[in-house]
Amino acid sequence: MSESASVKAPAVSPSTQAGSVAAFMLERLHEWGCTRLYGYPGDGINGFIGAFHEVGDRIEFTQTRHEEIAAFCASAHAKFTGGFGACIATSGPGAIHLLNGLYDAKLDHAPVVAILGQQKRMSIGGHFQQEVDLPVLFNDVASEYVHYCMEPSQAAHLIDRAVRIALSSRSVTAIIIPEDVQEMPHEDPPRAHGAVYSSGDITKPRVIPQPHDLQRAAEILNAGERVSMLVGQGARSAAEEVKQVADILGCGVAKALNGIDVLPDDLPFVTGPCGLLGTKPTDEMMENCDTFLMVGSSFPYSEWLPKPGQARGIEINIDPKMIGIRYPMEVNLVGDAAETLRALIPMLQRKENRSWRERIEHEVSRWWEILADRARQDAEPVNPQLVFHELSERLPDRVITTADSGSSTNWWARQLKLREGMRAALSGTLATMAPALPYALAAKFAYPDRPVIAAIGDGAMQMLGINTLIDIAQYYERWSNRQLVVVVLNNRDLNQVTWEQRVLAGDPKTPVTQDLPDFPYAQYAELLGLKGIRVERPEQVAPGLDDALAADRPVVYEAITDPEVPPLPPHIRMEQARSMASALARGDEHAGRIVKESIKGKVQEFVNR
Ligand SMILES: Cc1ncc(C[n+]2csc(CCOP(=O)(O)OP(=O)(O)O)c2C)c(N)n1
Ligand SMILES: [Mg+2]
Repeated sequence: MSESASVKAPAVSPSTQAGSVAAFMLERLHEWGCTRLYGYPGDGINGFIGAFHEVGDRIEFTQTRHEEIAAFCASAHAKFTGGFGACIATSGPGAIHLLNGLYDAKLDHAPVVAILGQQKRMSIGGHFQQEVDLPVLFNDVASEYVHYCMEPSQAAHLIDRAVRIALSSRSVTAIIIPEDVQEMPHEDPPRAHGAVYSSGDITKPRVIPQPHDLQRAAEILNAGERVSMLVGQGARSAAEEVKQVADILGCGVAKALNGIDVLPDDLPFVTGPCGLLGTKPTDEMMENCDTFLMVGSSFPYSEWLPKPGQARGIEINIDPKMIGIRYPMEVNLVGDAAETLRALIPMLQRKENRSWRERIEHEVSRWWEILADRARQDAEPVNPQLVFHELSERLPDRVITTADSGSSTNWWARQLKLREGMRAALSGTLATMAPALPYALAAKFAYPDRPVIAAIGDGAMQMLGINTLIDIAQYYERWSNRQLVVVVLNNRDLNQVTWEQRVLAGDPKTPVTQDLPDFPYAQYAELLGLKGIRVERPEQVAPGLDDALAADRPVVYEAITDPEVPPLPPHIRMEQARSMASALARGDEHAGRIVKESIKGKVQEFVNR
């Protein structure tokens, strides 16, 4: 249940005092700790719009340029705060626009409550304007709970259940309220057969495996000689325990993307991200371990984990529905990460032979050198790795950083050396384009005193980013710290997919699907009253970042980067190398430069070992 215990439990009386159903619902959400609803109006939520007159000082309506932005903001709010996010949209098109952001929340297990308008009760089923069958449409994204409010006396239990279920199952829930019901006076449930009385409270249980199961796990971990660990977002509140276990077991710790901020990267045994966007030390640890401990993660790319049969596996996951599906584990421990590790620690024996750990630490320090070398290699005009390498050296304390889906995500995940107290988030499982700026916006609203840095490609910028800049321009004066830097990689290409085509499918770049129109991102920021910085040469990268971080307002830092620098996995597998060779042989227009750039990157891994 993530950190849901931190959600303020409301001291609700049987009847929250408020006039209309809409006002009552908003008040009730506020009593659950919600102070902001991201959304966009429409006549399907007229009752709610009116109710903000009444309760707007306690729960704020934050208008975004697009409902999808609102849903991404709600998802990010949940991810950053450990509570639940909330969004609101009108019937039909507004509700439809929410969907992608809500799926992002669902797939990453971020609790979000969506409030949806609907036509008046008398028109439902009449093919009325904007009538969409919302329970059916939301049945998947809000599979844990989606319900209509047809009677004022349902309002309390619908809100309480939507919040409680979202928090306890870490999921998306939705309530659909016809417009006429929103405007009706709220009523308490009658003292009659069929009435539902609700309470707005929840406590977080302690979930710890049975002692004999912990013992089975400890025996395997004690028997192993080369243990690897992978942590995900479920280990967020267990950082100290993870460090302790890693020390006892003499192992390294890799991080799934959703858990990339669980441990700082300046610890010598943290091998960094795992998988297609991962690092070489992680890959080597996974390839050579004999025991595998996975904590709070549902990392999906099993080909980047140890080979089945290679390692004895143990998993710790709070959710029995999610456990044991990524690797053939020998012991699946259902439990809270911190509690379970704490119970396990006294049963573990310290590995006296530290050679495995030393080997990992050597690989890690070597990897940071490789990354620095890769960043300094020439490119036309700017090497995208240089941008993130220089940014890494300048990350402000307590920064919150967000990423999109694209080649920039590779550099963001690999090059940024996160320190203690920093936060980072992206759309890990849906891996959708366009959340980076909405996430940054929500981070600023949740923590107005913290610096925020978003990393995004030009494709995602054109998709939803430039719209979200309008929101940022509208709201930034409210934030006590106005540092918000949007790093845009302008490579005129949907580069990640271009490379996936080359490396995974063996096809050359298809310009008609991959090329992007140019757009003056930095200039556009200036038009909005923000600061714009355009970086066209390598020597401008570092001073540009210094200017961006010193600005008194949000900044778009636009770097003209080279699309031919390969965001290749750290360890090119044979089949990927074969695919790339086939792509080049089949006439990729950039073949010559690609070979040059790829070889430059790979060579660095083997020299000075
Ligand atoms: C909504 C959505 N559409 C399409 C994709 C597939 N996709 C993943 S990355 C990517 C390219 C992103 O291009 P850009 O934002 O320019 O970043 P780059 O890879 O060039 O750095 C695409 C099309 C996706 N993940 N999400
Ligand atoms: Mg691009």
